Amino acid sequence: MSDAIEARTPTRKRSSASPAKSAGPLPSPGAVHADFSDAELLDLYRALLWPRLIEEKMLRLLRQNKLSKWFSGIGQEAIAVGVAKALQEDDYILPMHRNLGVFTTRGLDLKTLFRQLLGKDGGFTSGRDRTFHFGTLQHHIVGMISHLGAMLPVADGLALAMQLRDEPRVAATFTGDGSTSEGDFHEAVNLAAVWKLPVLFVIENNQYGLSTPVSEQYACRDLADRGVGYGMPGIVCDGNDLLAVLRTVRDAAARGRRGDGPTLLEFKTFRMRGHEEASGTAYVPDALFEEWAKRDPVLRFEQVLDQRQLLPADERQTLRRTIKDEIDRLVDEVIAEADPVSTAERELADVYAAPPAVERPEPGPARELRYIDAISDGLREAMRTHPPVVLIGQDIAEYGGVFKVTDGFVQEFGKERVRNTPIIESGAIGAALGLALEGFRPMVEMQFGDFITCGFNQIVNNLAKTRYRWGAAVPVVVRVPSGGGTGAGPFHSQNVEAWFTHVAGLKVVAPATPADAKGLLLAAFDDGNPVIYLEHKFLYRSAKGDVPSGYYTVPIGEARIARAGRDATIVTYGVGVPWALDAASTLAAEGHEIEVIDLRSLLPWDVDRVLTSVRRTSRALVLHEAPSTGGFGGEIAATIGREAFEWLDAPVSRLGALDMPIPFSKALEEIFSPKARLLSALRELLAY
Ligand SMILES: Cc1ncc(C[n+]2csc(CCOP(=O)(O)OP(=O)(O)O)c2C)c(N)n1
Repeated sequence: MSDAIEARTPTRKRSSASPAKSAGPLPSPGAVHADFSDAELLDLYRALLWPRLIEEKMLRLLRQNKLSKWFSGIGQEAIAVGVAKALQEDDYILPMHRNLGVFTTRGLDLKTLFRQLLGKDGGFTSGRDRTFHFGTLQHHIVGMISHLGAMLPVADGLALAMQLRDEPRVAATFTGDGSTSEGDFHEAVNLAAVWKLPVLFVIENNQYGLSTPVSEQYACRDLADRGVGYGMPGIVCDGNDLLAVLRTVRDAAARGRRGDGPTLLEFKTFRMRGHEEASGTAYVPDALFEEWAKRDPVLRFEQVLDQRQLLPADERQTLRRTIKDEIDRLVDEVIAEADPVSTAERELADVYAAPPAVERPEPGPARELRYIDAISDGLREAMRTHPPVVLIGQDIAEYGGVFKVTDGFVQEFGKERVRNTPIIESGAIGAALGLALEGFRPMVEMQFGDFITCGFNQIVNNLAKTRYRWGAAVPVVVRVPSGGGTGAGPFHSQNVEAWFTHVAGLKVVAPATPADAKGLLLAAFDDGNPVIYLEHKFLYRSAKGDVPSGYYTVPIGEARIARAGRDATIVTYGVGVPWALDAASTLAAEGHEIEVIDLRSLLPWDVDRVLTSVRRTSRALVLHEAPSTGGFGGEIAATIGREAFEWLDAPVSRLGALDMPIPFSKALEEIFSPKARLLSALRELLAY
């Protein structure tokens, strides 16, 4: 029959071992289908055929070199189709690489879909990302990034948005069996259970993660067994039986809509082709293919049709022919279209969302605040002004955060908006992304900036790239208590800016004064893009200054002259600013006037203000607390060296910490820190 799985990758040595699980006895075909009308069955059959026939076309295109890559979902279609059919249109689905059936069943425009698959302009990413790596909020689909597991916490955020709005909707997020070992899986499942979120975790257990069989992926009997450990039902379902999938998903969705929380669904299925078409299947025993071919979901569904005497063989052929013709016609039209044409300007313009034009009342009179109190003040203002601001972090609710920035917030704003998380970073940032997609303005507090490493992927790959890839803005503020000077050792003292200033799509700010701490925080909430907000721990209680009351913002990307001078310019940020001001005072007594520029924003940074200053003073020293090599100062020094070369009387000087971890002992930290070397570096610069 034409549904038969096409010949698998041709040249392969057969594996005799059978480390994947056998399918077990074949259930009697379509034993229970009385609860479906004839019309429903026919509609489901058509829904099952579309992804199968599109995929057969894609495999042909691949062989003809007209398509670069394909991850086959042949044999697994009942899961994608079943999930999409069982849910309501406004429920979210987060599909993975084998889930073409989600897109066809949700009724996406096929021509746009084919443009996407073929990397053409007019696809969902217009050639910016491949295959199913896109979302379409109109269809309530949030697509994957390559990093496995990364979308699971995003589903939590989407579900949280629904829960906060009291809407009876759910989010279904797909994962392969292999990806259930990723940390994001555990963080997301646990968070959903703790917060009772309406999430369906859909595991497609197709027996292999690339070449590695399930016996080498996990040690429990069924992945669904993990449900009990997280505190949610874990259900095993035959993933090749469309009707069983439908019933199972409907039940789990009803549970979510009732407010009873998430469900872990494990659908047993089999990957009938290679991981992707180039990688072969030599490691899969023949017997497994033969066994699972008998359980092919289309074949199984046709047996149901037979039992109900629906759609005789010739009509099935006609239906297939009609669908195939339509696919051929649309694909041919798309193939004839030109490849994407763009310009550097157009591409760059789409990396960031344009800042929304917001009218804010004039800020009120200033009062003296400590840096840390200015952060709290800004955060409170954001909470009062923007109802969708939701705070997420460890110990931030009743406890008020380890630095007490959110002290008293639960009393004023309630626990729904000031949310303790379990000890997770990646999961929290991923959830924030989901909330942002649904119109919220989440802030995630890292307990210490150093722990941001555990959320790195969500920031640099998910938050940063979503806007460019498929156009969705993700306004998430990540607050990062950073920096040293407190004798806190290698894991509670780092300056992490250089890890993020390298990532287009993020904004990075680093206030040095209480006024800027408040102003940049509120600007971050207004911005509409992901912002990494670096708050310096040493400044928390040491920096004091006047801070305007009310809604006060400082534009992101504008540096300030912290002290005017004519003999040299120090370009710095964060704790470097008070160091530079001290050094400038000392040198003033010796007759040197040093200009100090406080960058305030690192991405983007104020190139003009820096160049204007350096062209006037002719000498520049770039200073930061982080180690020198690969530090952000290198970026500034390179720009000054190139753009102000003719004005310089001395080579640009760079001063950072020694290239070593930050030691615990204060005596050792002084050796590490550039602070004590600043005056001599400045004198050297002036004497050159
Ligand atoms: C974080 C991460 N590690 C590794 C990979 C490479 N990779 C892509 S798909 C895949 C196998 C995934 O297996 P599974 O989750 O079972 O899904 P399946 O492909 O079988 O549908 C691997 C290892 C990746 N994309 N992301």
